Amino acid sequence: MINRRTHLRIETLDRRVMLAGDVQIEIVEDQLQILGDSLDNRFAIEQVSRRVADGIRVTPDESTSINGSKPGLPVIIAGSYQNAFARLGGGNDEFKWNAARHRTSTVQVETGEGDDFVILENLRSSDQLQFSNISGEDHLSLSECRFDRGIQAIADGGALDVTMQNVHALDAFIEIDDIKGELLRSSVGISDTKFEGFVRIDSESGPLDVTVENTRAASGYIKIGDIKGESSRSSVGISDTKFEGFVRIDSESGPLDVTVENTRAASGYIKIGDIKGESSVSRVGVESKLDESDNVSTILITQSRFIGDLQIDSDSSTRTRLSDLRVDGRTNVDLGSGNDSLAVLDSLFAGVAVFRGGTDLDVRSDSDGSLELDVFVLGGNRFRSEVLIDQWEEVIDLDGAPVANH
Ligand SMILES: [Ca+2]
Ligand SMILES: [Ca+2]
Ligand SMILES: [Ca+2]
Repeated sequence: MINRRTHLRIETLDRRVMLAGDVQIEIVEDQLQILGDSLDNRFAIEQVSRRVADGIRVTPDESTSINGSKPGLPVIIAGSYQNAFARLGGGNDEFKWNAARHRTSTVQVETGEGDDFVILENLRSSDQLQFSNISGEDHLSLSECRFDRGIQAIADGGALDVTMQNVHALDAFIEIDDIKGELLRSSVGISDTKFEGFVRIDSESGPLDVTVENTRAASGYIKIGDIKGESSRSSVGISDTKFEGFVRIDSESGPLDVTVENTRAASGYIKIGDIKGESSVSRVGVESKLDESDNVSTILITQSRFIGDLQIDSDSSTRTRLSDLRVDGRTNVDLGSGNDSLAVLDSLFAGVAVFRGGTDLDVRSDSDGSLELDVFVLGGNRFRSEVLIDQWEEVIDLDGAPVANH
């Protein structure tokens, strides 16, 4: 998650020292108010002591002053507060807040223009975190935080990298809205986190990379909307995670690489829409085309279980590999148009399982061509399970298939 942007910031640091930005910070009634200016503001705040009324210590870097004092000079602001808001203004700001588990209510952060870094640690909020970016490539990092009423992070006109580690929240809504002009890549990395409700990640703009690890949520919905202009690859990786309800991954753009590993959900739905520009790809030589084309999406699901249904729909070329998978409900894999490949290994489908290659050239194989379709149905299952791969008009009647010991 630490990427090229970090390096860029270091390179440009020297130039920023010349401009001393100022931040106005005060505690008014029960509100901590932080107002940056249009320059770069780089500062950290922390509780002075365990006594809330002792207030906060603000430590700026040498390019930033607090309340008009000497740049680089730490300042203590006394008073207790419940709500907090920070408006960082223009410039490339860096705001780090270690709240030492001090309980707050609403926390609002507006980063403004520029490429901004916001790092929140040990925050305990009985309300919601509201984060917004209007332009630039921002980074929001949350660790050891709790938000009783959830997290809302909106980038309306900029990109956003979000990392959450060891966070507990009612729910999370991360939305990257339409970015005009250039395609900016956003990312969301969630680990060791618990959402009582949903986690929803929505990019209506540039490509998106999502990783979810060792996390629990009532439901998950990751959506990559229609991205104008050139096609750009997105990715979703989910591992060691449990969804009480559904997990849905939806791309109207593409291509998309999906991996789901050691994960459990009530139901799963993966949908990959039509990828523009694909029609120019030659359909000659299926195997090599599947390996070499930039437009092929991949769906890899392994060591996972869906208590209910699993549905996969793709309207573009997709390489799908399901292994060590168990689906208790109905399985419907519809690879649609595009040149697809399908591998199903050591998996158990307790309900009806239907696999369709759709139109164009499809292979029932892994990329190395060595695949065996290996499908089990539960003994005594009253459904008739079947595997349909349209390209070959092949129907495998599994009534007599072996009973798996999953
Ligand atoms: Ca600023
Ligand atoms: Ca800013
Ligand atoms: Ca910004």
